[in-house]
Amino acid sequence: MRSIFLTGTAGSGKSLLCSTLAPWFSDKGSTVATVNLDPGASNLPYEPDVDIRDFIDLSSVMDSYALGPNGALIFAADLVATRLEEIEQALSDINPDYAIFDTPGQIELFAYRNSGPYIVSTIESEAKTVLFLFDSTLVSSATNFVSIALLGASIQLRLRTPQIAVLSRRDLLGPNLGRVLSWSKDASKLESALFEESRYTYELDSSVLRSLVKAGIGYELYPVSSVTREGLVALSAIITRQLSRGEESEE
Ligand SMILES: Nc1nc2c(ncn2[C@@H]2O[C@H](COP(=O)(O)OP(=O)(O)O)[C@@H](O)[C@H]2O)c(=O)[nH]1
Ligand SMILES: [Mg+2]
Repeated sequence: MRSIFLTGTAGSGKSLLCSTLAPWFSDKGSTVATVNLDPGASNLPYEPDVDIRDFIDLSSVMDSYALGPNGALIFAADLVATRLEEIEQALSDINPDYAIFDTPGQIELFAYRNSGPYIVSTIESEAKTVLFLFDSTLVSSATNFVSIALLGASIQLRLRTPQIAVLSRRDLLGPNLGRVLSWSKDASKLESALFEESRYTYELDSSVLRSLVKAGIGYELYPVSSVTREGLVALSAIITRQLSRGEESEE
């Protein structure tokens, strides 16, 4: 089994991408299991094969510990790690080629508490990759682009797993798509845009950008839309390539 973890800010399109990628891989002849790791998920756009909500019930957490909705979400996120055995058992019953993990809407519940990094590092898998979604609607300015790239780098620090940067919901960018993609391919274009946008924040933005480039943090974006399905060919190709590289390095 090879594992794909979907991460990104709330509303960046993780769940819909999960529902799009799973049938994409199965149409190509692979077996796929979708895993919902969000105990607070409601109205998922797919029927998860493995569902943390079968093991953790948010309303019982609220009642048992007298917590409000936010406290319960945090507590439930911490409980996810205690259910790793059940998740692994359910996955081994399915024995898929790929497991696609949909993570909680709020990225901090997954990446910045201990459960998420624990699950990613511990789950039995031949190779792992993390998709980090740059939400198109959040990166229409150069400064915002850099701040999302910084978040992606921070999540890479937490999850310590190779990352693929995805420009999600690409159909919502309209004519700005080319500009955003040019920033992702050429840091000097991004730096010029930063300068034009705001001389006030340029110093900070450009130092962050240079540090990311120097650290070799790749943020070449794979633009994808779960609605128009544009970009799925290139995205699935890089996922497959990244995962087979991961297998080689673990041998
Ligand atoms: N236009 C468009 N909308 C999308 C796309 N992906 C997700 N959405 C919508 O964006 C919203 C948030 O998506 P969701 O998958 O729930 O995000 P999550 O919080 O990251 O899991 C939902 O209303 C989705 O229908 C896309 O590629 N294009
Ligand atoms: Mg979601």
